[in-house]
Order: sequence, then structure tokens, then C-alpha cells
Amino acid sequence: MAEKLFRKILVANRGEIAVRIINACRLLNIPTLAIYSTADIDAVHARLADEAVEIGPPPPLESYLAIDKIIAAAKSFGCDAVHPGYGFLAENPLFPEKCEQAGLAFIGPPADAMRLMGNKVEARAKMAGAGVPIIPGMKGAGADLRMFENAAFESGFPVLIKAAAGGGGKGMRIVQQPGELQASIEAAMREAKKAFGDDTVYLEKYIENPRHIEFQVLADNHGNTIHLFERECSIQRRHQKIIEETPSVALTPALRSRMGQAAVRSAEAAGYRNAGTVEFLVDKNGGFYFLEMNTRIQVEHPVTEMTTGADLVVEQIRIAAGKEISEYLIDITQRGHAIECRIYAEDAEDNFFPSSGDILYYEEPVGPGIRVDSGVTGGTTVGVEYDPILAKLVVHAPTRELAIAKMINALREYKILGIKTSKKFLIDVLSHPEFHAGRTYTDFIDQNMADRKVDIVPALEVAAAASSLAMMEKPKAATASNTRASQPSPWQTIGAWEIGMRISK
Ligand code: MV4
Repeated sequence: MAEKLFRKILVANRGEIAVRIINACRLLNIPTLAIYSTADIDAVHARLADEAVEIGPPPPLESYLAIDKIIAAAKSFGCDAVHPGYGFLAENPLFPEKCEQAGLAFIGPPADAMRLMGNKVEARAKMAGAGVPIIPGMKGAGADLRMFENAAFESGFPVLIKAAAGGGGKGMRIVQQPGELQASIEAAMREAKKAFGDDTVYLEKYIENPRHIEFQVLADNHGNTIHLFERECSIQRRHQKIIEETPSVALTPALRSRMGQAAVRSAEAAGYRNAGTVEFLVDKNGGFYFLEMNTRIQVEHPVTEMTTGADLVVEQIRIAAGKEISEYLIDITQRGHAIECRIYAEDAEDNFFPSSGDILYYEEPVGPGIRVDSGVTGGTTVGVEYDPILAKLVVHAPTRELAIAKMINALREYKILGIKTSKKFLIDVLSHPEFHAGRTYTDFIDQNMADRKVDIVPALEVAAAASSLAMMEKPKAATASNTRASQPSPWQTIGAWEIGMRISK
């Protein structure tokens, strides 16, 4: 057995990413400590870890965001490393700093690289200095109206006012004409102050309806920085990604290579270590621009793993332990096509309202090239305290068309009863001719899904579905009349039963 990279790792997260990290630790023979809030006593991640400790009440500030409590737990349970996952503390530079002070390895980037990338104005300047293309606009933060006006006339309208501390779309304002500039700056400053406690804003040219394409990078402490190709993440709703895939239909081999090299230069210029993601906007002419860098493992990392064979969480742990990037990753190539769908606990038919309740029946799809990263199971209570992501369904196939078909089938086979999920909405996106044509731009959902019609399910069908569910639980012996070939799949109507649940409430 290989030497242990760490004595014990505290997993400072919950849900599917905590489960993903625990599984990586198992591959490396490293024991894990889960933390859980009182809302998560029965959660999958807490059950799966070797040890678990209650960290506080449901509000994140008192549990999953409570740095001092988490570090105290790590010390008292004999951990020597902490993995932050994504969200929560993953991009707060105080966390790696306090871990270091406590003698704990932080499985992520250095605090300085995190801080640099957290400030979008400084990140832009650093990238420009490293020869990475940035969106035309202001070189520094805006000081007076004149600076904004000059930058706006130089890049041409429309322009976009952004918060330096922003990201995720908060505090952004599109400005169509010079006359609107001052009011928009003031509005953006107020919004930024309220959201981030920092009213620094700046101006960029507005790139109309771009693609969002990001590159996965890995950097170790031995001078190695590599990229693991792109992920196309343009299918978003209100800055929440819904479907991600790789490779992107928009990249030629030449463009992919140029963007990959730019991503590596970005990471090197930032003094980056561990796993990170460099986000680009790609315009209609194939022009690409640095947008921001995400200094964490990302939700959508599995599509990269499916097409390259890499285990990114294993690499994160190796790098944090001072090892070099694994040798099998040198000269890595992509094979086939991978798609990820995020399964959210929400009701797409009711304005994506979060759905909560108990999962009454749960069954994951299986088969070659199908992967489910899940944080729930049958009996799990889904609350409204945290991010509504339940699981990620990921497929790998030789071509994009086959991957889409495999994903639609897998979504149909994925049985989650008792709460509303985004499954049906995802099937509709994947079935859309514009998605098949690869016209996946950031306005896809608004353009193609806005007036989506949903079948109204007649009561009779609901009853039929409920009775087929009862049948499923007690299967009859196969006869000529009830073999699979001669019977409709009960799950085709179980979809109706799920909607029936809502009607009957
Ligand atoms: C932009 C842009 C167009 N032009 N910047 C949205 C989130 C934030 N991180 C940056 N965002 C954008 N910045 C310029 N100069 C369009 C967006 C944008 C977007 C970007 C990526 C994915 C989805 C998006 C949806 C709307 C707007």
C-alpha cells in the first residue's frame, strides 16, 4: 500500500461534493471527518465519512461557514488537512490563512492567488500584463465619471458596469447610451456596496450573447502547470449553470490550443497552485477574453474527468501534499463527449421555486458511461436551508449526439419521487433543436425555454401511474401479458404521478 498523503482530512462541505471528496479520500486510503449542521444529521455525507461531527445549527454562518469551529474540529479529531469543496468557504482567503496558522494543509490554492482573483479589477490588470486577452475597457477601478466616459467611447456602446468584488452577475448594469452612464454607475455602486461591502465598480465593453467557455487547470509546487481542456457552460439560468459539456462545439483545435495556453499563462501569472478554472467569454467571431478565475474545484469538474480519465480531486489532494501532478496526466488527450446535468430540487413549472420534503423513492440510472454524483438517497429530507443541488448526472459517449441521447434516457431512468426536480426541464432543453444544433449561447434559456408548454396531466393518468407504482413494489410473475415488451414502462407515467403529487397537495 502506498504511503498516506495525509493522516485524516476534514471535509468542510455537505451534499454531493462532500460525498465526492470522501470517495477520493477512500481511493487514497485517507480517513475522513465529515462536519454536519443539525439539519444534516441523517445526510449522506455525514454517514459516509469515517467520522462525523455536528458543527452547529442550520444557518451556514453558524456551521458550514464557521471557520473557527471547523478548524477546532479538525484539530481535536487529529486531521492534518481540510478540503473546502465549492461554495461555503472555498473562496474565502481567510480560510487557507487560518488553516495554515493552525498547522492544517488547505486543499486548494494559496490565499494570495484567491485574493487576487477575488478582485476582478486586479485580476484583469494581472492577466493583461501576462498577455492574456481581456475584454476591452477600463485598466483600473473607476474614480470619476470622466474615466468611465473615456473608456466607454473607446470601446463603444453598449458597455457593462461591473463590481470589482463581483462575479456571478451581481451588481452588473448594461449601458446602451452615454446619457445613461452616470445613473447606471451610481446604481451599480449602491448594489455592489450592499452585496459585497465594497462599491468599487469598473467598465467593460458589453459582449453580446457570448458563450461561456472555461478551462480546467492544475498547478503543482514543482513548476508544473497544465490545462485539461475546456467545458462549455453557456446553458445557464440567472447565472446558475444547468448543463455543461465538453468538448465545446465552438472551438477548433487551433482555438482550443490558444485558449489552453492562455489559461496556463493565467494560472502562472497568478502564482496559482492546485485545481482552478479560467473562465472565458467567446464572441461570435471566435474572439476570446479572460472573464474570471474560479479558485476551487467546480461543480462541473466531472465532464473533464469523463473525457480525460483524470481524477481531479485526487490530484488536488496530491498537490496539497507536495506531490507532482500525476504522470499519467502529462500529454493528456480528450476522448468522446461528456455532458453533465444538474439535478435541482426545484419546480420548473412554478418559476423554479425551491422544492422541499422527503425523498419517498430514489433510484439512480446505471449503465456504461453513466455517472451520478449525488448527495441524497431514499429517505433524505430536502430542506430549503442550502443550495438546492441534489445530484449531478454525467454521461460519456463517443459523440455529442450519442451523449445527448444517453443523457435523455438516463434522466428518464432517474427516479426521484416526493419532491419536485428539474429533470423534465432538462429533458426539454436536451431535446430542443437549437441545443442539438450546438447553438448554445448564454441567452439559450431566455430565447428557447421562456414559453415552454408543460403537459397538463389528466387525473386518470395520475391514478394509473400511482397504481403502476404499487405494482412495481410487488412484481407479478412474468406472463405473456405483463412481460416488459408488452407493457408500457410504468415510469413514463410516474412522471405524471409526480405532477399529480403537486395537484393533490
Ligand atoms: C459579461 C458579459 C458580456 N460582456 N461581460 C455574467 C456573470 C459574470 N461573472 C460575468 N457575466 C457576464 N459578463 C461583458 N463584458 C456577459 C455576462 C453574462 C454571462 C456570462 C457567462 C455566462 C452566462 C452569462 C449570462 C449573462 C451575462
